[in-house]
Amino acid sequence: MRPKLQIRIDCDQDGGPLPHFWRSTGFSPGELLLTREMRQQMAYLGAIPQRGLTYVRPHFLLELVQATDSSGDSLACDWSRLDAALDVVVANHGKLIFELMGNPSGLFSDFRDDRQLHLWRGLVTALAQHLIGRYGPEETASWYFESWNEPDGGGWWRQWPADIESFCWYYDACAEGLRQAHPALRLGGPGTCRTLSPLFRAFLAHCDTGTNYFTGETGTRLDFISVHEKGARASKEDLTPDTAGLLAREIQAIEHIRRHHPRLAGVPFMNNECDPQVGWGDFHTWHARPYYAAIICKLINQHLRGLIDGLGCPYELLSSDNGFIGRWGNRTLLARFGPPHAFDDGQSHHRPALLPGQPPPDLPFEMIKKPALNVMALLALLGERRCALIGEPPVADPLRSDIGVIATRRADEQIAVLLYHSCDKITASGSASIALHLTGLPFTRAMLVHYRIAEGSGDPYVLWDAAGGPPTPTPELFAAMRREQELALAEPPTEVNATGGTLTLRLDLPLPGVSLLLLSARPAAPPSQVAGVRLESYRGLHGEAQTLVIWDDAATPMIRTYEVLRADDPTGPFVRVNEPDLICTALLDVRPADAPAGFYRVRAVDYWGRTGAVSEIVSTGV
Ligand code: 8U8
Repeated sequence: MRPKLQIRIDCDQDGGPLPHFWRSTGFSPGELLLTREMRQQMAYLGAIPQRGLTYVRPHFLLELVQATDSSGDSLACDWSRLDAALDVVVANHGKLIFELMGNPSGLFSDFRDDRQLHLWRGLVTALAQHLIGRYGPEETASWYFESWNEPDGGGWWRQWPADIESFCWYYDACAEGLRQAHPALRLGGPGTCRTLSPLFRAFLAHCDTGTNYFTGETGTRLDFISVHEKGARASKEDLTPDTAGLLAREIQAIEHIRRHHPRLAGVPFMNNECDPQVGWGDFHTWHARPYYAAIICKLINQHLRGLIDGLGCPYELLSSDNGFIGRWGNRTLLARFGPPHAFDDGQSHHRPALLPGQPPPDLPFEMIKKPALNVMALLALLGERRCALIGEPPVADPLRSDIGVIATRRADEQIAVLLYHSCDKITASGSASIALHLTGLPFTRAMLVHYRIAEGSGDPYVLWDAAGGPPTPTPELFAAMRREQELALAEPPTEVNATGGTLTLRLDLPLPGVSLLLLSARPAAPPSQVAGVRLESYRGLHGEAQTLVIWDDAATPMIRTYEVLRADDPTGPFVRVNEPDLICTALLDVRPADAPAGFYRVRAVDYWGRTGAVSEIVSTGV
């Protein structure tokens, strides 16, 4: 018998804030937002509870802008394609990390050219004014604007000479352009992919003490500093990721800033492509498995403990670049099934545009959620303040321990403890026996809920594999994968006594695996009425009529499940259609192609079985 791992948590001792700095994903190119696949994916992102996946960072958004140069001081711009793309993000409560990247109508060729720099500045001003007009100043100010992706990488900055000085001037044009539109818009960069590259160093020096191309003043505004560090180089093989090495390289960047640019030491910092291995399009089946979900938790905890706690770094955001459309093995949040598509080619990620026609081809497809998506829901259920770990056990150091814990408290209502088991070795497996001793609980009786992501638990790939890996699964297999794709409970919710505010919980945590333990006091009121129900129609691979039902988050972390109710007639009877319990706010209802119009309503049920008022009726027929 392995000795039990003892973890002691004092829920009454504040362990500091827990900013949810990981609520972000990215992909390329931005044009994908015009596809039905991305529309469905964005709905699933928006459906993570508590806005758990908010920021989206697409490359090449400015390729969606058509511009005309009539040889004057400014360009005439057609924003309609960009609007259509951004609306998909905003309609799902998403926010942009807006890379000022792309070449509208191919008009730009040289950022050493004074006229082009001025035109770029004007383009950025016009863009920002347009966004403010469309989405409002407050919303736009909650976004991040960023410079070109990976200007120190081989392929990305390719239409410009590899010239650091003109990159800095381009950045000045971005900064001045935004400032002229609205002073509250945030701009940062340089989103570099090579640790302490010459461009990274020169860019920081330029922002700190260089001469601004437009104002002639010393320095240029820098609202955040971004880098990309990943766990292993690109390879078709499963290289062993080095998460500690990833963090160490970020620390090199942070120390460089502190040493050489102390004025910038307080500028928010981010790794907005924090991936286990370079190469989103390469097939690594672990991208489909609990291994990936667990390593995401470990990377987050390493940043929390190592950079925020350890170095006092103003760590603003960590993004996984896993918002692409792809298959099980690609670095994506969902697995797409369907006929070949222009965006299938993983190597095309350096291309600014992929779609052959306008509008993009409307091919049937199906998407199944991966553990990497669901783990964002578990992370979202963490509270905003941490509880103290007693005695600094080995698990308090996520650089040394494969088991990590983030214990949080939400006022006097809920304790949420995330435990993960993740080793930087794809083939490592096993299980750890853990005893979790909780003291100082703010209640003496609580509902205990245990969510679990592990092999065979919220792991639909297993079903596909067992069926022989069919390229086009049968309707029955799709239905089974959809039952498996929702977050699973490790055991049914149970009421527990915490006499004197003390409780010991014992569990086995598989490697790889993630557990979220929620202890909740019974709220006075049942859930409120569900609002904001809307429907989107899709076509399945077997011709089915699919209705994606989407609704607003109930904003309480006490929801056991939403119930999506359907009837053929508005007077009912309404029948629950979601088989598994559901804490995300979207459900795909699959019907035969000739199914009659459906009427849908949604309600929430809390952990005590109390049902909130049912929503208004929404119909596919209108
Ligand atoms: C270091 C490096 C080498 C290389 O050959 O290509 C790269 C491409 C390298 C680093 C980053 C890179 O592109 C970024 O990473 C991609 C990936 O597939 O890991 C994508 O996720 C990103 O969108 C891209 O910015």
